[in-house]
Amino acid sequence: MKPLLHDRGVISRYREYLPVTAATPVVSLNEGSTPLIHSPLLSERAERNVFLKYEGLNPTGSFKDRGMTMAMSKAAESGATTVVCASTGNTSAAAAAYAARAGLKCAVILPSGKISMGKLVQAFVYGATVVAIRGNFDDALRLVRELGSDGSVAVVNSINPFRIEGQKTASFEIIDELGDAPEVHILPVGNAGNITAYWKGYREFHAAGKATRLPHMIGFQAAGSAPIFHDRVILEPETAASAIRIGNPASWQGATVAISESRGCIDIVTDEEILEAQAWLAHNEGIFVEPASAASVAGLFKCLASPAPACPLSSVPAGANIVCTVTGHGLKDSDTAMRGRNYAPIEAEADISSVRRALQA
Ligand code: AN7
Repeated sequence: MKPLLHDRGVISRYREYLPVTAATPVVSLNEGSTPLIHSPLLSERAERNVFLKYEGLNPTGSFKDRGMTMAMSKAAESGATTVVCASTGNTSAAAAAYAARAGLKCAVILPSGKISMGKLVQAFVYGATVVAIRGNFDDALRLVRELGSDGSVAVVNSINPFRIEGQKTASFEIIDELGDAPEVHILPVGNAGNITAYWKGYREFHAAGKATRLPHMIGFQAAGSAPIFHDRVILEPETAASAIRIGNPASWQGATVAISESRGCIDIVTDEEILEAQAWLAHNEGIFVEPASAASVAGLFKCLASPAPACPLSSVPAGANIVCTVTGHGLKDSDTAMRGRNYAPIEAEADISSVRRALQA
C-alpha cells in the first residue's frame, strides 16, 4: 500500500522534536496544520499585523487534538487499555475521539451541567463513558489524579507531559509560517497547559535556530475564573466561557514561568467583553469561535484600550506581528452564542412576494 496521505498529523510533521520512537504507534486524526489567518481589521486597529491561529479547525474542533495525539500514542505504546480525563469539554471530546481511533476505552469526568451540548455529544458519539460529578472541573481533576494513582488507567489531562509536548507544535507551525516568532502571542488561559506548551515550543525552535526572537506571552483569564491573575485559588469559578471555568490550574507554575521569562503578562476579560469579541469576530472576519477562544481577541482589544500596567504591547513597534490563538470552534457551544440575542428567522410563505417582503423587513 502507498503511504497514506492522511497520516500527516503533528507527530509526523515534527517527529524529531517529540518524544516518540519507531516503537510508538502513532494515533492521529490529521490534527494540526491549522490556518494562521491574517486579520485586516484587527491589524488596522492594533497598528501591527494581527494573525488568528484558528485551532477550531482541528479534527474534534479544538487545539486539544495536538496534545491528544501524543498522549494517546504514548498510552498505546505503554500498553494501557483505558484512558481517563477530567474536562470542561474539549479535552474529553479529543480524548474520546483519539481513544476510539486507538481502540482504547475512555472515561471522562465532567462537572455536571457545565459542559456545552456540542462537546458533551462528542464524548458520547465517540463512545466514552461519561461521568458527571456534582462539583467543578477542579474537583474532577482531583478525582482523576486519584484514579490514575494506582497505574490502572492512563491520565490524559495536561498533567500528562506528553500533552504539553503535542501542544507545543502550534508554536512550531507559527514560526514555520511567519519565518520567525511573532513579537506578541495572546491566548486564553484555563488550566494553563496551552500557554505552558506554546512557550516551550517557542523556546525550542528559538534554540534550534528557527526563530530570532521569543514572543511576549499574554494570557487572558475570564474575570470570574482568574486564579493566576489574582494569585489565589478560586473555589467557585464562574464564567459564560465554560471551557475556562477553572479555579486551580494544573499548569499554574508553567504559566507563571512563561509570563515572567517572556516579559509578558496575565490579565482578565469580563464575560461581556468575551461575548462581544466572539460576535465581533464572526460578524467582521467570518470566524466563529467558542467563548473561551474569544478571550484572546477580547484581550487584544483590552491591551489596546486599557492595558494592564505590565502589558508589553505598547512597547512593541508598529508593523510587528501579533498572534492570537482562537482555541475552539464556535459550533461547540451554539447555546451561549444564541443567548441574549434575538436570533430568529423571518418567517415567510414559500412564494416570491412573501420572500421579497421578508427581505425588505
Ligand atoms: C476552547 O477541555 O481545560 O489553559 O478540559 O477548551 O490549556 O487549559 C479546556 C481548556 C482555552 C484553556 N480554550 O486552555 C478542557 C479544558 C478552549 C478550551 C482553554 C480550553 P488551557
